Amino acid sequence: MSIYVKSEPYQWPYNGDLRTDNTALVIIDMQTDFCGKGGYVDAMGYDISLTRAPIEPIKKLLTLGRELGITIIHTREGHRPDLSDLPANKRWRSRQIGAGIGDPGPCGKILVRGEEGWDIIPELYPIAGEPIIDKPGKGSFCATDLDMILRQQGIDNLIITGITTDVCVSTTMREGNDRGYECIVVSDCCGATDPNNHQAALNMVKMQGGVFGAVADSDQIAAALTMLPAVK
Ligand code: C5J
Repeated sequence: MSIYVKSEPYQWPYNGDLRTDNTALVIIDMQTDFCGKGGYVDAMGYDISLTRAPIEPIKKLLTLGRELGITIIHTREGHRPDLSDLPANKRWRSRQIGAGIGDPGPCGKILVRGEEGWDIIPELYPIAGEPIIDKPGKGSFCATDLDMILRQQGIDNLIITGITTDVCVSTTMREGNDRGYECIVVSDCCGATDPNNHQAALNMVKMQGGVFGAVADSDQIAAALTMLPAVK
């Protein structure tokens, strides 16, 4: 039986092959540094209510995904404590806006692995068995074992959520799409530091018949997922 999400610009997945064992929920960078007080985004002067907005909708899909037993993947952007994987230009740019990566802040060294601000927020914290992908860049496939993990699990479909829509979410969706994964981004489960960029990043997905995949909201995703039998 084919199951689709009511999404734009096409019903997703393209082939109707939505199953609990071939679909992963990917939650990108829901870290204090991106949505918590005193973190990186806050230090840059952006409004963290925009990056906190997806917390509750993600929690809803996370709970459903756990009940169904689908693969759940969490990612964290961050660098080694010795900063050996931090490109000099990335550090330089962050310092231009007053939030130098690797520099001390209220939540510890900004975007450094092991620091308080770098970790995933308690509301969405992974449970045992849910892989966490630690990535030095914006895309979740670059310099990580994400592709290896997904292929070993037989995953074809990626339900993509997290922050920020225009940076790490968008980059991951593009990388996943280029690797042949069938991707959907969940509009209310993402957020950006600028609402116009959030909307633009979603619009870009829908060009050319769905150039990177499709877009739906969390209710539309949940409606399709609840038609699936739970994994034993
Ligand atoms: C950014 C991210 N925006 N997680 N990172 O620098 O999107």
